[in-house]
Amino acid sequence: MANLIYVINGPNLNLLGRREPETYGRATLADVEKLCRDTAKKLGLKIEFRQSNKEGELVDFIQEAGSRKAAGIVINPAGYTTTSVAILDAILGVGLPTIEIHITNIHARERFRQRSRISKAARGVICGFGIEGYALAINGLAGMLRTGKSVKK
Ligand code: CA2
Repeated sequence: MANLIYVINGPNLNLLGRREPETYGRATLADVEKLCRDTAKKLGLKIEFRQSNKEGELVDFIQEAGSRKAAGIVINPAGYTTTSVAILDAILGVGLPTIEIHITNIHARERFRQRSRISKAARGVICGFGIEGYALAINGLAGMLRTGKSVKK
């Protein structure tokens, strides 16, 4: 579906707004979903919004985006960012334009958070803007889709 964007959220993001507000803010995942839907609507896009605590299920979501011929993916791989070859391979496998997003500035945090396995497959990476980063990611992806362009590595 040419105007469909998958927004995929990794482990523990279901806790947003309920734990560690000093790090992740007070907005809940439902707030993030609303922000994504509102942003997409303005751009004439539709959102499939998903979250899972299981790595394999995240892989399934990515493959589903591929088989439904979605226009692109916005993904916050959360705790799987630094480890998941399976998520990296799934993104490479479906070949859809993908934006990696993190709520926090992972480069200003612990060293172990700073090296993403996923970035290699991402067209763009956004971090440190809080949940607004999801809106930035959708807008950025829409721009890439419109122009057919992104700065290729
Ligand atoms: O900044 C981000 O978006 C992260 O992807 C969030 C992950 C973390 O492992 C990454 O290094 C950076 C953690 C998501 C857990 O979210 C929680 C939210 C509220 C309370 C507890 C965890």
